[in-house]
Amino acid sequence: MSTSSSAQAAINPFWPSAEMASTSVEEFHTVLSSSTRIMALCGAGLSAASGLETFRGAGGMWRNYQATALATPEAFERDPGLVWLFYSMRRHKALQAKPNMGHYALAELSRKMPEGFITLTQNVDGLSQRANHPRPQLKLLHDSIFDIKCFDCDYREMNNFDDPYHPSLANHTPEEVNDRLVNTVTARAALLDPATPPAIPRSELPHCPSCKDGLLRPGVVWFGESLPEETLEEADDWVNSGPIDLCLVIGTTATVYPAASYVDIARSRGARIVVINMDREELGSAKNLRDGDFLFEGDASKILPEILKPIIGDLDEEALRANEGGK
Ligand code: BV8
Ligand code: ZN
Repeated sequence: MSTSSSAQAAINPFWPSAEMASTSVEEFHTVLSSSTRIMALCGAGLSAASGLETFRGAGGMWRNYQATALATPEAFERDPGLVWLFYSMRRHKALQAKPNMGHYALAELSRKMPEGFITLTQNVDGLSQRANHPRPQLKLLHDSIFDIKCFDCDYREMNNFDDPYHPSLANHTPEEVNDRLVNTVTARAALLDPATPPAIPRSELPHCPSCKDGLLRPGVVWFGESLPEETLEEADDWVNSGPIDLCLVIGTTATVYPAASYVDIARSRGARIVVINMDREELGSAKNLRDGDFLFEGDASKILPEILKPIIGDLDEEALRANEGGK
């Protein structure tokens, strides 16, 4: 007999659920003002207000195709052209997009708390960087869609913003890519059926300038691949260097690991969990909210400037946009 979290909360007040969390901005401001160490875990919802689709959440891009099916080394081995078309489409959209006030609010909080704030992001879209988020306090858990690396050797190129990245990806309109992705992946067998003609002949795809044979691939972390060691070490050093007062869980379903595990890690270091999400239902590892936690339901680009105001003040959107960071 499954009972909804609110009913559970009604029955057993100690049952952790969204209902237990405060939604009061005033209360949050009081807690914020006495906080010295804050971390943020960000997901696709942070960039939603910039026009980038999320994965599985509301308006999720990958509702049509199996996200995990495309973001894996296996998919790249089977049809590298198809995977490249997918990432080329996302590179194009990310380059067209602009950071929103959510990105700028976190960047300003970093400047105001150089030792006391860190952002861990699952996003590969580069928007936090373009909002001039101080780099030492920004950890790219899944790297960047603008990095390119070799599938075979350890060749790596950072921050390549060519659009398209390679001529072979040029004459494929977003619509055509969309159709091919939907049709191909929904016909899952097709993706796994070597008989299906590759989206782009392997010979035409970008090859590694170092080992020559290897295919170049998007420099993101795919499912089944471990996260960048150095980045994890830096994140863990900060997390383990003292108690944590607040963990902001921003626009994420917190279901992909090890990124999602940072919510419990922060909790274990004394943090209150502060969820900022358009929809309170799918909160993954952040679903067990307790007394003392906070839940702000709505658009991160609106909520973050407001709840962080006691520290970051009023943001001057025009000035921030005029000074938008290099890619
Ligand atoms: C690994 C880069 C070692 C590529 C990505 C433990 C338990 C279970 C499974 C595992 C486990 N440990 C490892 C696994 C396997 C796997 C995993 O977690 N699988 C899941 C699916 C269960 N993890 C891995 O494979 C990781 N590697 O563990 O390596 C290893 C190696 C071998 C074997 C074992 C271990 C690597 C994972 C990284 C994969 N790469 N991205 C790319 O982007 O293409 S993950 C990708 O998906 C994103 O980066 C992100 O992490 C995730 C999407 O989640 P969200 O960002 O949260 O987006 P989503 O759409 O889901 O949610 C959006 C939210 O925003 C919603 O809640 C919505 O309501 C909200 N929202 C919408 N609009 C707004 C908003 N909120 C506020 N304002 C708005 N306007
Ligand atoms: Zn190579």
